[in-house]
Amino acid sequence: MTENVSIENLKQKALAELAALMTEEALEAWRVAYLGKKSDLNTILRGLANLPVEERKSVGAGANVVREELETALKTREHAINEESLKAVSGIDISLPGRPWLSGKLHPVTRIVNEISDIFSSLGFSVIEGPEVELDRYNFDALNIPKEHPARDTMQTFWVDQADASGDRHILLRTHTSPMQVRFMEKYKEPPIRIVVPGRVFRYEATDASHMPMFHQIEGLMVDRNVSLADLKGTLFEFARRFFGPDRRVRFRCDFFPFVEPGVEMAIECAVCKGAGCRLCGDTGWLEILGAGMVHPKVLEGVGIDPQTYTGFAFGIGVERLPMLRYGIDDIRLFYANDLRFLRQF
Ligand code: 2U9
Repeated sequence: MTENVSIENLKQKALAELAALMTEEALEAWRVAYLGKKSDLNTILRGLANLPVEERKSVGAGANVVREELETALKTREHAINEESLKAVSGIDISLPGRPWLSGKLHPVTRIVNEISDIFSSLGFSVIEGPEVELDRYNFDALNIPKEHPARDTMQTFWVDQADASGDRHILLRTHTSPMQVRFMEKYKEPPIRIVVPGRVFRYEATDASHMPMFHQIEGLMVDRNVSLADLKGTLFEFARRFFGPDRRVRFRCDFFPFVEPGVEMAIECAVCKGAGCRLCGDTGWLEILGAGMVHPKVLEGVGIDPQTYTGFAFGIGVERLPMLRYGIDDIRLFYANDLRFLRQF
């Protein structure tokens, strides 16, 4: 009983001293004093053999419990002193909760561009990019849109240079990605050619829910012997099947673009009304998703490819329209307002 009381006293004294210690050296001295070979606790434990059996059990158990308590208290104090000294030296409080690591992700339009590029790349098309600042020769003339052609009015242009002596300007922000296809044909000449060109394009237009002065296109071109409208349809059907799913019906209708002949427009069945007609599809049951056609012989001739030997098809997709249709977004401006509440949803 006396031994137990003195062990308890010993513990209280040791803990009180420990709480005031501030250095590693002081901790070591404390350890030697209270837990070392010559400590009172150790003396008690070593003297157990001389005690009567009943006392030996209770004193032994009590002393061991206290030893464990002192060892644990020592570790805790050691940890606290380390933290304190780190804070004092570095000014960093490592006990504060960590800051969450914000990881970025791709913009929804970039993700769609990548998704479309992947589909065409798996169909054998190479993905290439071109300059955003272009010459009117590549943006218009080479695409069968000469000066004064009315199609130039449908692609209001941001001109970059000053007018020359005859009042003409030649450097512009590309209004479509087609100039890169012209550059590619001009450089490589020898079909087969299978490329898609994604990128930003610019038009001098008022902004509204479906127009921005900058948007994205992905255009494709295939030129080889015996390429026909059937190849165009097969390729674009497969694209629509993979992008929109196998159940959506696809429709082709005639359209006009100066750089193709014949020209077509492709639409998919409206997902909301399944073709019955609703607000989204303007009661038609169809949503137009791209324009396409057989490359105009004049365009091939212009880059030195013989249109008697080779034919080709081309298509153009306005990229923003696709995520708008897929996610039900009704205003193109949301993509470019830099509002993270909107962007984080994708
Ligand atoms: C070359 C020859 C022909 C690309 C084509 C379209 C039809 C088309 C629009 C889709 C929505 C533009 O972004 S949009 O407003 N594009 O309808 N684009 S055929 O034809 C080419 C391209 C390059 C050398």
